[in-house]
Amino acid sequence: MKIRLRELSHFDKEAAETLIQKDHGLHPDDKYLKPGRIPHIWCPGCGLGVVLTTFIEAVRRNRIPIDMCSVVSGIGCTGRVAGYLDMDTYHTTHGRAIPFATGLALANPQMSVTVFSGDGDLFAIGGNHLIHAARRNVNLKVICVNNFNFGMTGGQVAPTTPLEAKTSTTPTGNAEPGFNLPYLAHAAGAVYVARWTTFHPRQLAHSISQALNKKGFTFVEAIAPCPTGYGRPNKLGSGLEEMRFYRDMTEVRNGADPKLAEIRLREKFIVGTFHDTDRPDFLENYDRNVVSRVKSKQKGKEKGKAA
Ligand SMILES: Cc1ncc(C[n+]2csc(CCOP(=O)(O)OP(=O)(O)O)c2C)c(N)n1
Ligand code: SF4
Repeated sequence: MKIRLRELSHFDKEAAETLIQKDHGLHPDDKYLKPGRIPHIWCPGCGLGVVLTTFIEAVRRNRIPIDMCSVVSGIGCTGRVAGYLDMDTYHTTHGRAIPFATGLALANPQMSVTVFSGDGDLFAIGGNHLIHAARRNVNLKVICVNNFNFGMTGGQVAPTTPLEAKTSTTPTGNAEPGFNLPYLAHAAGAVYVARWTTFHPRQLAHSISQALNKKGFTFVEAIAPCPTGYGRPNKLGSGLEEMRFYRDMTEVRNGADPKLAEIRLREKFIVGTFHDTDRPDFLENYDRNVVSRVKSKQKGKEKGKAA
């Protein structure tokens, strides 16, 4: 079987489909992807392909029509996910995926809006947006790929880099502790909080599927190997070896207090679905506290005029 997609110019979807049918047959995921964009830019061993596949699996399981599904990303290697998906996707500016997605979710509440971005994008430059969207309980599904560094720009330290871990900007070891993302998302108000690694693709697909099914702000952290930016300075080996490391260093603790989800360098950490609750989302609160009150005031005024 010959892979000839490399010869295609980007966005030549029709030609890509002809090639796929001729040389490969159709893969069940093809309708969710832009084949003309392949080959992707990700390094060998990168965990991003696994997370993308689990997202597609979750969309399929939930039978979300493609035209009701949108994905918003920021900048970074993770941000490229948006470009490979054949649905309404937006590759926004660095750190601004959440405000952009908030606009989409409020303008069309029927739409399933997923924010798919990196730990640097969502918790460094975009950190403020994330905590406020969680507090407001905007109906957004956030998938944060955590590879413990700024992958795309050369493996710099990120707010998730564990204390003592090496990166290109902390060659002797990071002097700051990293954020505990599930704890932060939970404290800010997320109604669903889970963490898995790419060694747990079934559990990850299940959590993303549950998150897509929920109303309100959901948060799924997907820990993924970045052999180029994080694996190399920390001597974690290839992408596969980094996955084995996560296999050995994780303990599944569904229902655990997210406070316990801290990650320290070369210490065991917990994965699982930590939090699943319901509370009124932003639009429900807005309708109840603003729209309906303004309407009843207007009605009162009209009655007064008529009398
Ligand atoms: C305003 C702004 N500042 C900085 C950058 C440079 N930049 C591009 S991607 C990136 C880091 C992305 O890291 P992360 O979100 O963790 O994604 P990864 O590449 O690791 O998947 C940075 C700092 C930018 N594009 N725009
Ligand atoms: S730099 Fe890291 S995150 Fe980016 S594609 Fe390479 S392995 Fe993946």
